[in-house]
Amino acid sequence: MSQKKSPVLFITGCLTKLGLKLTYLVLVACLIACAPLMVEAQAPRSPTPESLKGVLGVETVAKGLEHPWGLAFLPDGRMLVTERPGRLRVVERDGRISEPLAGVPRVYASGQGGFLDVALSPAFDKDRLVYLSFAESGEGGAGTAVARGRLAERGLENTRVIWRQQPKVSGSNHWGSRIVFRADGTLFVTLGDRFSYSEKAQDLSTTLGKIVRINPDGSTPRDNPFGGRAGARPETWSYGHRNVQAAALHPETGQLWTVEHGARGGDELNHPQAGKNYGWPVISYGRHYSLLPIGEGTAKEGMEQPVYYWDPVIAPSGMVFYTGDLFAGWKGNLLIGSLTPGLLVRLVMKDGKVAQEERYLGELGERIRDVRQAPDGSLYLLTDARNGRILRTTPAANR
Ligand SMILES: [Ca+2]
Repeated sequence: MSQKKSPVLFITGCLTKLGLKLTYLVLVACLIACAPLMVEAQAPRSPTPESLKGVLGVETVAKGLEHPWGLAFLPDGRMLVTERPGRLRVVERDGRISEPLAGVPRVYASGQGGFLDVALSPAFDKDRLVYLSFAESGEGGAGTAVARGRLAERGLENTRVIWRQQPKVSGSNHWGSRIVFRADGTLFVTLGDRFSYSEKAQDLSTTLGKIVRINPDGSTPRDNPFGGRAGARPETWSYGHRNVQAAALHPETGQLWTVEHGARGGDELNHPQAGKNYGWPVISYGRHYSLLPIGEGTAKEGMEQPVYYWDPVIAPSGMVFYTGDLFAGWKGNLLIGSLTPGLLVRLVMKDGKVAQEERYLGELGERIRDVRQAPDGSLYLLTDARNGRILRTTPAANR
């Protein structure tokens, strides 16, 4: 049944809407004006350099992958690649793509969720174990999980889930997740705050917004920082993270380095250390998408500053420390994928700080999801698209 509004009601309604809008704008203006009163820190900010042309040569190794997310090189030079909707494939060196492998876990393919990273056991030559991170549904909603299985001719065998984020919650965003093995055989799993649960990043009784460190069978190492603390999850390594989709070990120190997605203007480079708090959502550079300030400003006692931050953001996913010889002078540099605007970002590191940033491949207009160093020292990239590709980059021939 439809009702005709009287002109008086209509005008009153319009004025109320206008009033609410004005109130919101005044509120935003006040908060922006008050922002300088908050505690401010001065972490180094990216100078947002232009993308350089002609530095890299690019060729397509494979195409037709649906939202490829993670890539791992097998010892024979072939690749394992995850596709976010829930498939794991072998890609031959010449780019031929296998049928989806059998024996993989069932994923929750929604929003940013599905298959995420893939990593080989450090003892892969002997145990043939493959580790996968993925979004898993279950009681309460969904959460990030890690499974492992033995790679055989047609797929994975004896696959089982070894670790689950707690608790499962509703929503399809902010799952993390990269898997990185440490030299001691334990593995780091980087996670997200599950988007609508950002305050849980500070709650040690959950593994939302954390980086965890687990044994290869999913159990908890005895020397984790919160092992003995009542009410804290013992697998937590560091906390206060928003959404960490890039992680790598420093080739010399063995230390974990990560890049995480911030809100508008708050992407961060960190080297997460045992037991430390990386601030989200209490402190952050950048602002909420609504332009409102986040939490309490950019600094607080007991919370770590990022090594470097990006404003505007790069939407980081996938990173490596370069250890090869093919790119002369790049040893020890960080290479990071950017989904938006879509780049390969290079950070020259000196004494644990960023000395210089360069950007490449902006002209491709591709979302870069993962970056891996190939055995020959070239860099392999995954493009995040329905018809996603594996790109191989080398130094440009004319340089
Ligand atoms: Ca932070």
